[in-house]
Amino acid sequence: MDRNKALEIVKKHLTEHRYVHTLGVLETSLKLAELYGGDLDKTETAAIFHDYAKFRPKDEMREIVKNENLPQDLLLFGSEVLHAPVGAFLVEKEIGIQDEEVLSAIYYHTTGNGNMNTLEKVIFLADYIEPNRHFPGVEEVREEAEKDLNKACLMAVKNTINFLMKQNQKIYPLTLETYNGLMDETQ
Ligand code: DGI
Ligand code: FE
Ligand code: FE
Ligand code: FE
Repeated sequence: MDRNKALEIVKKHLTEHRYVHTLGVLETSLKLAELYGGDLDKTETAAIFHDYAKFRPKDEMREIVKNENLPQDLLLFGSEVLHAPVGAFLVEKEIGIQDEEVLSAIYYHTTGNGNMNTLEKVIFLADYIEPNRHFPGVEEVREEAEKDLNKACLMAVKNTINFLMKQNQKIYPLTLETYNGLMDETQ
């Protein structure tokens, strides 16, 4: 899809702040894809639509999980885990995106998974380090992202797990699988 057309569509679904974040993810993910040999067209589409469902009402996202055969355990965790898999479902249904690699990168952008491909890693990491992100530890991950994609993703998921534990939040099993998979990949 044409970049400006895609941005015009997604802008309607996001707040200004989240749209600026999306532009940051787009810029950062394209840099990472160039550095690590990813498909630039797929990266662009996945980045633009990665947070497509971020502002859907929680009830609507839960209904989609129930009715569309998404993993039912998503309902047992913080609502933030819903927007990625629900987003992948909705961009296929509403936008007509059918590329399985793009849909998978959107699906796994919040949690990752235990055996991520390059596009999934690029979107997962760009979401974490894009220039508008300011949480503690992000600068170290940005520096590592220029050297080693796997190590940088591992740093990001470690920070996320630490953050969730400090906030007394449950950790979705895929997030732990991401940690374990990246531990193996960085040995
Ligand atoms: O949508 P963004 O804010 O751009 O970023 P994101 O899709 O990575 O979502 C971040 C949020 O997701 C943040 O509030 C932490 C939460 N999150 C990430 N992994 C898990 C999680 N929440 C729970 N409960 N469990 C997880 O494993
Ligand atoms: Fe997100
Ligand atoms: Fe993230
Ligand atoms: Fe995001």
